[in-house]
Amino acid sequence: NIIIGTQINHAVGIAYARKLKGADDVVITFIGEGGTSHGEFHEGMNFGAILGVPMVVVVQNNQWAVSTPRSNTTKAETIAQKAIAYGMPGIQVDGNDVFAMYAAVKEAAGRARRGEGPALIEALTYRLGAHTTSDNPSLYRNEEETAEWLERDPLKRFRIYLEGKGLWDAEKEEALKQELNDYVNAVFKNVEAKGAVNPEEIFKYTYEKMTPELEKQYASLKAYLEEEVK
Ligand SMILES: Cc1ncc(C[n+]2csc(CCOP(=O)(O)OP(=O)(O)O)c2C)c(N)n1
Repeated sequence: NIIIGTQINHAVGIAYARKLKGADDVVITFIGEGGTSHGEFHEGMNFGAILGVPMVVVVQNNQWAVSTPRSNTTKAETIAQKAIAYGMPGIQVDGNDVFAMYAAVKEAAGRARRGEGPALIEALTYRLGAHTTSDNPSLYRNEEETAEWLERDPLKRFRIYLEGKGLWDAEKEEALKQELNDYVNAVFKNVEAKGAVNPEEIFKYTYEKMTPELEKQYASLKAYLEEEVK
């Protein structure tokens, strides 16, 4: 969710609705460690625990919130311990270990399905790349640390595990890469063949009818684009 923190409240709402309908569903939602310092996180966690909703909150603790390190976003020793204050279980897991994450999510989802309420899972990991294309991590962090975490890349670790079991090899890796490349290229071709998108589409679908403010913005964009064409 682009507005950090609100996804917890959305998840609580959806999970509560499913619970009222007697469905056997579990809602799982994801947030960064920086996001756990937002007010909405607190409200959602508190509300979810009180309502006992079937929800699992996975905090991807990648140790950076854009350029803000984990140590500057909270004084809590772990993110998992925040769960105690909400009255729900919390566990810190090696987020780069596929099996550890699978076990933790399975247990939390099972609890939620049995009507035992929400849980928090802190997945300890590291943001290897930049936050966005306009971000340059070398300006604010030591890239030697990044190199260390690269060795713990979960894709790498899982591949080594599968190779050790004789379930994966270079040939299969190459075939999968080719298959995925072909898929992405086909999607691109398909989208490009549909032609340019009308800029009106950006404004049309948030409300049934554009608000006066949106109409003003749309008119301004249209005038700008017409000017550009000239
Ligand atoms: C309410 C709100 N404030 C600020 C932002 C701008 N913003 C986008 S990503 C980000 C950092 C998020 O860090 P974290 O929660 O640790 O998640 P990560 O992106 O590292 O997964 C910020 C501040 C936003 N999207 N929403």
